[in-house]
Amino acid sequence: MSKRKAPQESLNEGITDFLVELANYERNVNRAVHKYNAYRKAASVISKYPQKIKSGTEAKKLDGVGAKIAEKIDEFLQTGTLRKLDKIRNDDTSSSINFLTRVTGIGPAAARKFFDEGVKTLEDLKNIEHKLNHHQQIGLKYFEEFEKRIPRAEMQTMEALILKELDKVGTDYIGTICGSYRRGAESSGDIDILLTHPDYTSESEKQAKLLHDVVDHLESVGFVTDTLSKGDTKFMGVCQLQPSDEEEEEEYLHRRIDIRLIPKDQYYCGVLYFTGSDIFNKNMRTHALEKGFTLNEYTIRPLGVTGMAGEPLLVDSEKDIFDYIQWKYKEPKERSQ
Ligand code: DCT
Ligand code: MG
Repeated sequence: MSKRKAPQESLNEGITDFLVELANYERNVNRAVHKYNAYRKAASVISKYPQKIKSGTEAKKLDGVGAKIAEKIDEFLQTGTLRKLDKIRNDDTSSSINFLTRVTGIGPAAARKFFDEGVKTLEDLKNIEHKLNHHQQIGLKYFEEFEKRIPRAEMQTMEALILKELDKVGTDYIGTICGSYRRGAESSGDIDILLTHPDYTSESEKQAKLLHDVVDHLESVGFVTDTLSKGDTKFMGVCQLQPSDEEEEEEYLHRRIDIRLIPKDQYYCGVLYFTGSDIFNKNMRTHALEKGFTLNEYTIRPLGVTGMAGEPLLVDSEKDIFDYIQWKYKEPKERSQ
């Protein structure tokens, strides 16, 4: 999961930018996930609005914009700023904690803990490097590089390399680069790869080797450079492209990469979930519930009259999932919300 979302480009950029900033503040500093979600949802619906918003009342007609957000929009439109945001930006605690959470491996709780110990800046973190866990140390090492988003052209080069190397490990593997890349984004925060293999289903034994073989191979060709964590089904790490001969001047940056191994029968629920966006997933889950199904990253199951979930339904494509809940199929490009 990437930490920095692409800025929302829309007619209402000023509004969506301040909503995203408030969202991050609620998540990182107050650990208020519901408020975070509410601001993100409002930002998302406003970014899709085809007109320049002229008042809070106008915005309030949109699903996901309530009275409090409408009030803030009015203040922003009338004064050009938001007192709440000015206060947050000038507050030492908020700005320090917000900053610390930009390091991968430092979540809101760890950021608060470090702050309470007097750690506020990158310099401070470097001074207490021995107190950081391995994940956080790597986050610190590549801090500047991980802040930069990955251009689509570089994502395409990495996709080609990964699929080519995957085929060398075993021709039966199926791999999909999900996340914002699959939705057609011009840039991505990280690389989210899902893998499956016909030998591996939710009924079969765990097959960690299927994942480890791929990771070991990507390491051996010099693509994977660091490991943040490595489990039986999920690898989190760092990768870097080597420049080709024509590009000898160019140095690629280190990028965050997550690789997940998913049982074949759960693969398409996984692909759907990890393609996102997170807002699209929430909306789709809500729609599924209305139709009497519960949907998550593993399965879709019918809900009985008592509200108990039944056995997982057979899924052989993403479209199967849309069909079950009687939703028109949406291409990944159409799944930003
Ligand atoms: N996801 C989700 N809910 C979350 C986090 C993630 O449904 N709270 C899903 C949807 C997207 C996918 O996981 C990958 O997550 P990210 O990498 O954070 O999102 P992204 O859309 O790929 O954006 P980015 O370009 O910033 O990586
Ligand atoms: Mg991503």
